[in-house]
Amino acid sequence: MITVDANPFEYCFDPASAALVVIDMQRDFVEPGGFGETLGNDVSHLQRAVDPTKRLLQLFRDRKMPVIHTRENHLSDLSDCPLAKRARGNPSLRIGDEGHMGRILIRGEPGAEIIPECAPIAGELVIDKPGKGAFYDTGLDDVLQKLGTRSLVFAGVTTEVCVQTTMREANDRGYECLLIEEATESYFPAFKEATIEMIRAQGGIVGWTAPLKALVEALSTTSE
Ligand code: C5J
Repeated sequence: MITVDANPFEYCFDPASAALVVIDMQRDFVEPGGFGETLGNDVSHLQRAVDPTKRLLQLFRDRKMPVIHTRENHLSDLSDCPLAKRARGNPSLRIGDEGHMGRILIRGEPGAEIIPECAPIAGELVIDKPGKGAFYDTGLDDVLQKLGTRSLVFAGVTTEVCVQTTMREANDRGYECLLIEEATESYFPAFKEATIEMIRAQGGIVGWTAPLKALVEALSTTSE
């Protein structure tokens, strides 16, 4: 077992039954000109998570530990996009409309792809999800059961939306969840801080959080 100096207390896991889940590091959320920006957000906040997520990916890849990426997207006919989601708010462009990087959040369009810095490599699983949570209407739970996964390390965007939703879904399904603090960001820094506190409040009601350094140090006790 590996012990990470985490909050609210130590996070213990067996690397043989752990996986990294990188949530929605997609061009439409992270890059200027994407969907996130058309919703009025300052995407520079999300870019702070890119380098730490790259380092976290390398940590898992060096140890041949499973890596799973998620992408929030929809079928081109929008049959998996509820009207309540598409119609929400008053954006200049909606899901499925033609944007600066192809049709917004449509599977296969350039904007829906993962940013090159965090792109999946051969052998890594990519889960396409129509909702905020990565367990809703996907085969993620089955995949994790087949891998024998018990512990999930999380990164990605945005902290309070798709990351938090997926962590709550995972927690309800019995997975032990650790969020790496620098490898997640929100368009709203205060929401990121609040989410980190919510996750680890009440004795880790959703899971644990830790700085990347704590995981690096813990894993340095194992061979690559
Ligand atoms: C959002 C996400 N913010 N990946 N998606 O709608 O958090």
